[in-house]
Amino acid sequence: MKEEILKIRDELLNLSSVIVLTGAGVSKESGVPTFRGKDGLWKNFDATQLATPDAFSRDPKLVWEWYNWRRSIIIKAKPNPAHFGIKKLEDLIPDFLLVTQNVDDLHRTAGSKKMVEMHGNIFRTRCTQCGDIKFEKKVFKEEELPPKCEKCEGLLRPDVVWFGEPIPMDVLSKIQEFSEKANAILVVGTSALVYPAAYIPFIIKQRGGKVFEINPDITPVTQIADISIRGKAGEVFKFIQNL
Ligand code: BV8
Ligand code: ZN
Repeated sequence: MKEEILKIRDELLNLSSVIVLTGAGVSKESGVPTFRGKDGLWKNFDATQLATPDAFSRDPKLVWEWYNWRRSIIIKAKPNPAHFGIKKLEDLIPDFLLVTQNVDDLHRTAGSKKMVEMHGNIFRTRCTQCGDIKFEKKVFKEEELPPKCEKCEGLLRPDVVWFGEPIPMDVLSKIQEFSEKANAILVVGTSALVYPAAYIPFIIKQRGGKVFEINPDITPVTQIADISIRGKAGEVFKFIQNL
């Protein structure tokens, strides 16, 4: 495995334009549960019951209890060597874009700047009435749920992308524009089951770009990867850090 890690590092550092795509696995070693793993979030909840607009209109309090519970876990989490290692890649590679599916804000806490949050951010709320957007790293009190807008008393929602909702156009166009020129993608900690994020590695491959993957399990990306490492993101980046 060590030679493969070195090979990925050397290849990435010799390439001019690189995308990194991350999923919940990159935050696992920070103590944030993934979605579909054995101890995943979806084990007790069914995604369709909670991360959808009609779930929210049916029972905003239930959906907010779930997001507020996740906020209480994430607010205690710290970035791990994978978050810092990806920030380091941003510093070393001239043309770089991090596309994260995660809503946990850990990449930003680790210093990543050249990034887009494809599925939003759990600490941002959006008013369903006046559209007001607010970022606040807090956990609501039980009695505050579902929270109301300070400006218009409208119902607030988590500013995340639910199933059946489109990815914001500005985010999509940034990803499309970068995917046209990227000569490699590093896919870290995603089951690659959610679209359109899961398309990105295939687009890079189709254009003749290199595909690298870090994941303890195999995924649909594994079969198209030039190098796929069966490893934990934090451990792999820690190894690279200590070189
Ligand atoms: C849309 C909300 C259209 C925020 C989430 C084809 C094309 C387009 C859409 C679709 C399509 N087919 C189906 C769809 C619909 C749907 C979809 O993809 N469904 C899937 C289930 C089949 N897609 C959508 O609805 C998207 N919207 O396409 O809209 C449209 C257009 C115009 C007008 C109207 C509509 C919206 C998708 C976003 C959904 N929102 N979450 C939140 O609550 O978090 S998805 C949810 O899954 C999370 O956001 C998460 O980011 C995402 C992906 O999961 P992963 O991050 O991969 O996590 P997972 O647990 O699955 O895997 C963890 C991995 O880590 C594992 O592989 C594990 O092995 C690994 N791991 C574990 N430990 C470690 C590790 N790796 C490294 N180190 C470790 N230590
Ligand atoms: Zn409002």
